[in-house]
Amino acid sequence: LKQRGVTIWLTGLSASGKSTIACALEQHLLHRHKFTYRLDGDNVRFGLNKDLGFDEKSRVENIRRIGEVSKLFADAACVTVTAFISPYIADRKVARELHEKANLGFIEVFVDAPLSVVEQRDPKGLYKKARAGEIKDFTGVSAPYEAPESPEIHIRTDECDVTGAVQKIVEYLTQHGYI
Ligand code: GGZ
Repeated sequence: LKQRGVTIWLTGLSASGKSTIACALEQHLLHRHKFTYRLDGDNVRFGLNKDLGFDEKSRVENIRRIGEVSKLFADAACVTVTAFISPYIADRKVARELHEKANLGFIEVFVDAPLSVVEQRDPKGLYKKARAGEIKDFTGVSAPYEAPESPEIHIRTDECDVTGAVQKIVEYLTQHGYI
């Protein structure tokens, strides 16, 4: 396998488009016969991390474990795509350093949409519930989101469609020799 291991770390608010982009990117890479795996809430929060909630301590632990797991996948020469809010700069930095120490690629992708836009989308009605106080510690409403200061890739999902987002990431991967 000639492929270099790399983690593509998507970060952004709930309903910003992380999962949609991660799925489309995974499909694109699979069609090109790349060794790819996607980590998201569905296969991590219901399994490995089912003991964790959404208070600050749990989120730190959630991201710590995902950082370690994604590093293992990258070490196996996988193009790993993670899709978690990962609200804290410090935790994303820990995940980055884990990769960089092991000489593995780490690409931070800010999946950026203004709160007003994601709140308008509200596909699962979670923002509405958070505003009503039915969900506590909800990111963007009653819990913080620390936007990346210098992500490798910045995608405005209110201005760019899924295909455009995938294209942007694929271009980066190609230019840097990951695929
Ligand atoms: C944020 C929450 C919360 C709270 C449940 N805050 O849009 P979704 O529904 O499908 O994705 C969100 C997901 C966030 O989990 P992460 O593991 O990505 O979060 S973190 O990285 O911060 O640990 C949302 C749902 O879980 N959800 N409660 N209080 N999102």
